[in-house]
Amino acid sequence: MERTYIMVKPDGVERGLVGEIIKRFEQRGFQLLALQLLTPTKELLEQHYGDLAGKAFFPGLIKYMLSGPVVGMVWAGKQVVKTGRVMLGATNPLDSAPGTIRGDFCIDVGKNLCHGSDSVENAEKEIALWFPNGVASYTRHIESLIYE
Ligand code: RTP
Repeated sequence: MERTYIMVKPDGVERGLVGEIIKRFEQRGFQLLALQLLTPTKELLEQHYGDLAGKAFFPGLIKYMLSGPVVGMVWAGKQVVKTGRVMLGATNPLDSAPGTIRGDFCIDVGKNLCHGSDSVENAEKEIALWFPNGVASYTRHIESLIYE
C-alpha cells in the first residue's frame, strides 16, 4: 500500500492542531503506521528540505522549523500521497480551498502548519529519513469497509 510522510510543523503543534490533522486522515480512511513528536536538528531539516537550499526563504524556513517540536506521521492507503496533499491544501494558504487543513486554519506561507510528501518516491525517502529505525505494517480489520 502507498505511504506518505505527513508532518505537523511547530506552529501546528503549538496551536493544538495535531488532533485535528490526525482526525482528518483517520476519518478519510487512511491507516496510521507511525507517529512521533520530536524537535528536529538543523541537519535533519537541511536534509529534508535539501531541494530548497538555494531559495531566498530557506534560512527562514529552517528557523521556523526549529522553533519547536514537530509531529511526524506515516499514513498508508490508496493514492495517499496525492490525496494527502489535496487534504493539506496549496502551499500558500491563501490559495488553499476552504475544507483543506491550510484553507481552514492558516494564512501565511511561512506558517502553513503542515507538510506532505509530494511524490511516492520522495515519500519513501522522507519516511527513511524521519524514521531511520523503520516503520512496521500491521493488518487492519476494517479494510472491507474502506475499499471495494
Ligand atoms: P511542504 O514541503 O512543507 O509540504 O510544502 P510544499 O511542498 O507545499 O512547498 P515547498 O515549495 O516544498 O516549500 C516548503 C515549505 O517552505 C515554506 N515556503 N516559504 N516564503 C516563501 O515564499 C515560502 N515558500 C515556501 C513553506 O513552509 C513550505 O511549506
